[in-house]
Amino acid sequence: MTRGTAGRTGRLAIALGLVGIPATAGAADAALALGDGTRQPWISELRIDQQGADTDEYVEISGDAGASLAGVWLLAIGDGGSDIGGVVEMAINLSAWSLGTNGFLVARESSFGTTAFGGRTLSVASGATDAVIGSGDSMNFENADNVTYLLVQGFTGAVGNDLDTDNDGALDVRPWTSIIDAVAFLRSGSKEPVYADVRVGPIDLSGTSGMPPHAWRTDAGWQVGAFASWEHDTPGAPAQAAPAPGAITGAALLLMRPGRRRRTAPRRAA
Ligand SMILES: [Ca+2]
Ligand SMILES: [Ca+2]
Ligand SMILES: [Ca+2]
Ligand SMILES: [Ca+2]
Repeated sequence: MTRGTAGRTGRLAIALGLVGIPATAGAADAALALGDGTRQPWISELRIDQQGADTDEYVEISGDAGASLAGVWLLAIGDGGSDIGGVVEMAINLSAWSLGTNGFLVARESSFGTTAFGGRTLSVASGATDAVIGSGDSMNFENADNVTYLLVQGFTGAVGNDLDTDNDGALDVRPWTSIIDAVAFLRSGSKEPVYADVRVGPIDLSGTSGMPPHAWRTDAGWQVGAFASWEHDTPGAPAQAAPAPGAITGAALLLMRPGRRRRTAPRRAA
């Protein structure tokens, strides 16, 4: 199993009704050293949903400054038609890009930056690579049910491929050379299997039906951001310090079960 499926810590976290709650293992777990001493990149922030049209979805990739992403793909694995799981919903080839001088890349659609909350629109931080993937639904981060995001090396499959033919939560087809990182976003009541030990959500936020609309990774774990605010969005820049407990609104429940592993975790990562 690659370091990237950072649930190797075996912790399960369930978060309810809290913005900024730690949910899973942290960024330090993602740093797998390659032969030349550079680290594998990792997924550090995802905005998959927002109030109104999802104009501003993005994914932030972190790693060593200037690191090449040759051979690296971002995949979304979820449902498709009547198939409840294992279907490649999205495959973005990041091979042409490198991380910016600050070690960040933001992949986003051309509509990114059009929606204002509290007078603020999003923009990619200086020093980060601004990777415009396309327009419309070129990047379509589904928020209707569970989705697993994988950062893989050497993807040879295609959108629509079914990688879990019996839908038991274990991948039967692995069209890549290795998994670099993996995180699953969970929605309340969704039965779709997921394929990562690191799981964020469900979370009870108004308007999201349990799906974390935004989350980012810190050394302390994944934190969940807001639905109708960019308060915690830092595309292309380090995360803010976690909110102080006194600054958090809403009820919270966090379960950490050291050593437990989920049955639906991938049997083998690569
Ligand atoms: Ca979305
Ligand atoms: Ca299977
Ligand atoms: Ca399937
Ligand atoms: Ca960030």
